[in-house]
Amino acid sequence: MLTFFSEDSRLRQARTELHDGALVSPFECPERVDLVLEQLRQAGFEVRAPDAYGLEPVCAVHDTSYVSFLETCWQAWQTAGHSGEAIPNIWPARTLRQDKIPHSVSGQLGYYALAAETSICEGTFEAAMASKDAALGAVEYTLATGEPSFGLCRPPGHHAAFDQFGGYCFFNNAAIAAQHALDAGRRRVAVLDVDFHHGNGTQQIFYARNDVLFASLHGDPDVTFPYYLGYADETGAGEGQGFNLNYPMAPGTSVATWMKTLEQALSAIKTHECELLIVSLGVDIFEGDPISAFTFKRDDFIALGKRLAEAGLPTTFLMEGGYAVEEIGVNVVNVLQGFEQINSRDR
Ligand code: OKP
Ligand code: ZN
Repeated sequence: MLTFFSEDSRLRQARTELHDGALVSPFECPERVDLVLEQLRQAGFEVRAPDAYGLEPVCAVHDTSYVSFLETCWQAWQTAGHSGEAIPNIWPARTLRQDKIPHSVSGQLGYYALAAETSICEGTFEAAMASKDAALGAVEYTLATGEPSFGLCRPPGHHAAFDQFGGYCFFNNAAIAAQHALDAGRRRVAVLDVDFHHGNGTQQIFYARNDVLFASLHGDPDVTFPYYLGYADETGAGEGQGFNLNYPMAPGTSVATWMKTLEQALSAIKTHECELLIVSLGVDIFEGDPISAFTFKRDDFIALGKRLAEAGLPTTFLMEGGYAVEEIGVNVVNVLQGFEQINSRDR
């Protein structure tokens, strides 16, 4: 399967993640792409550099002031004289004003952040640009040819909301790709999010719309990140009522239960007449993932890929989570190869 990847994805090399009350070396690191690229190469997949699409497709789903903040944050943080990486430590919490965007970079960090684990450092903006370019290259290829594609996006995107970063995400690659497909004339796009964590950003961006069906299988937010979104009763608003589907599952949920739940999501995707399937592909559902709690084994990813191919839609896979254990490359390629086995059989 043709893969799109930009080397500039490596430009973010953060030193710090706030984890368990300590600053640790980030789980979301450039080595992740090496593990995936190595397996793609072994599988004989072509890897292509995407075009540079600029900021227009980003601003189609994100707030322009938020985008400017991301572009200037690291410089402003350094100019303010801070020594570590930029990490928020105050938010417009429930008892404070929500309508002020402070001038200070420290105030802006809290305003534009939804979580504190994710630092902003040199190269973060450039890597986020590279990541969304991989998504756009992949989706454009699928739109032009009908063939499946894989955007090796890094950093990931599904936690990034209209004007907030967090959960390792800055630009919402899946949302940018979905909007791009709509702007190219597709009438409705499905975003299926199989990452262990709920795709709160994608949900928020499309919550009141019926041109994007968002369906997500994830760890129950009652006990896991992102905690404040992803419950089953969030079904969309206004015109978007019925176009948001959440399937939270308990930590430790079996693959059999997960696959049965996938049937519900795919059946909704079928009845809603979607013309393109974007898969937010987080392989952190793997049993060995260091920050997640589902139970997929290597071969289960093949079965997942096959089942997704049986949906019969033009499909673009976009990389989300899956952390630095050796198997993430194998797990990603297993999904893509499983997909291709069925996809080519049907031609
Ligand atoms: C990003 B993606 C571990 C706690 C979890 C953030 C998780 C972000 C996951 N330090 N904090 O959905 O894989
Ligand atoms: Zn995740």
